[in-house]
Amino acid sequence: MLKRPRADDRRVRNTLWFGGIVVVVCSTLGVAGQERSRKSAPPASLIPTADCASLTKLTFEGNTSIASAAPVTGGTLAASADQTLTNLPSFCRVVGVSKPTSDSDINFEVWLPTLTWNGKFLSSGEGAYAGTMNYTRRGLDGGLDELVRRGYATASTDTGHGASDRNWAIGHPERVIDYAYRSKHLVTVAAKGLIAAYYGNGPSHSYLNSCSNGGRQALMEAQRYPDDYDGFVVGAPWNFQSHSTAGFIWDAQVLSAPGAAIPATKLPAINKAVLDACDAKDGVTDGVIEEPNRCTFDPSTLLCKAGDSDSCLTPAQVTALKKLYAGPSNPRTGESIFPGWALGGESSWRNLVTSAEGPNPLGKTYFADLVYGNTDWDFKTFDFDSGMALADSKAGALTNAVGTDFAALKRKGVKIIQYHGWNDQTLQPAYSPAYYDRVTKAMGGAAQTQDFYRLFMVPGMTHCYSGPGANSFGAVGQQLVPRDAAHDIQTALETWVEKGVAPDKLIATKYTDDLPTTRTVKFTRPLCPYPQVAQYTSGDKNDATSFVCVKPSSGRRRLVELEVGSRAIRSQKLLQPCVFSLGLVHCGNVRIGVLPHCEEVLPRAAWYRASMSLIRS
Ligand SMILES: [Ca+2]
Repeated sequence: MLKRPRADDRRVRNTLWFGGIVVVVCSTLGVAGQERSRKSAPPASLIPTADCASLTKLTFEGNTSIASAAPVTGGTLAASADQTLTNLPSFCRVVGVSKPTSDSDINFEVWLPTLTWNGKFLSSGEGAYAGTMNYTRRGLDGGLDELVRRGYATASTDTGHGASDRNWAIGHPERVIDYAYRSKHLVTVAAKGLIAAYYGNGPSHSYLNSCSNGGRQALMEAQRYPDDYDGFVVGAPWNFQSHSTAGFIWDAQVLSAPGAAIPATKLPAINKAVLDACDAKDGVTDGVIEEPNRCTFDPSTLLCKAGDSDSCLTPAQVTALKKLYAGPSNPRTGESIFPGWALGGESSWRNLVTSAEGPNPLGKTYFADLVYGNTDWDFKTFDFDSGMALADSKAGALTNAVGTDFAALKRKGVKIIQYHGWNDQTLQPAYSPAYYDRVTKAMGGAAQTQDFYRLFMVPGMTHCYSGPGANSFGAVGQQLVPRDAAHDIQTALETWVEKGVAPDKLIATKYTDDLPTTRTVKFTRPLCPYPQVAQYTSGDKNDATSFVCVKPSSGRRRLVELEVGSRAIRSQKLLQPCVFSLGLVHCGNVRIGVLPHCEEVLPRAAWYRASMSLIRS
């Protein structure tokens, strides 16, 4: 009797192969069998050829062994004390450990779909200082549960230490290396080996899609191990750890200065003032600033005029706010160490302003543990000149992934899609375009970069997900979206890698709230490949089709004329270089008007006061 293959691994053991025809000697349908009965039979190459339990015999690079391998059936898995995963397909759950050094203890899991494999490996990533498996995002995107539901073979690692181990780094230089880059590589090697052993052939393609520290892991893999993956989704990468964390120390020093602490109760007023200054300038008043790096807002406008209140700032707070936006700089040279926080995201700064009581745990751990090896280290003593040199040489050399030469990767056909929310309150978002600019320069220009590496800035999205902007597009922690190349960044990456079709834009979705159960779409917006930005054209402002991706004209400096109503006004003298961007005219730091409705925005005299050259798009 010829039957389709079963899901149950016990029965897969009984599978015999005759000239490519699968013969199974049993009849009882299990849960996965029911899964299978609803679909046509997968190609033989996607069906296990080995017993799940037999994978325990395997060993891999880095003194890697397999502790257990067992089928998970029935759709449910109690992955940890507080994480019971449901609605799972049947899969082979492999638990392994790598001990590349005597002090290493890298735990990992690899999940292999039994009869629903799509032929690909998609690794999750691990946020912050890791320490736990990325089992689930609780109904949202990017956990092992959702990845295996989608048919991928997938993997996660604690990167070599447990989250409860507060002293994993001090006195453990090898564990720092495991966290920095070694664990992800070793798990990747093991996962690909397990896939090959289980299915009889390796993955057709391997991908890594993650955010934050996971974004750092992706760029680290791309730079240190270019053979590991075919494509990366790099979210809000923490790839310049030594400088990003210096920013956290900067914030703590700034806000702990006498009188400088900014109460969270003042954040709404700050955010409102910023939005009043810049929200509408992108053509849509929606609480989101399309280009925060072009927003000109002076915190001094919030200075209290008659007594302190939540609607204004004291002089010391104004000074502090300016420094938060500016980011850390070297006190000796004045050189910027890292960007500050972007304009428009202040509503999400509740944790950030608690830096007045000391740096956030990410910054404290980095400098106290990884740089100084001293849990009593006092952030107030940090010197942004000599301290940075030590941070870069000691910890940064391991944890940073800021290389700019991707030539070998590009030759292999590997693609990278990076994204970063402009309202990011955890990792300073302006670093993503700054880094991308550096890569672009090193790779010989925009065309030579965009053919393998694209960056999509996400207006109004906070760290990795959430925020008032359109914030779901298939990345970790986001609400689930349609799995097509337009809406899902992972599918877009695969389409680029496997079919050669690059993403000219992505459509991000904002649901009415950020809960996983909410499926009501509030609005959609295009995300544009940097340096392009979305510009409203006409029609429904809640519909992505009402926007187009345009290239800002920054740097184009030309003398032209602007028609105000029917009257052409010509400047007599160019006092400042002016640029046209997004329907706005910028002269120096002055944002002057909106085309083609400038009459409605500013009285004519304002144009003359600006002594500007008049510009037509
Ligand atoms: Ca806006």
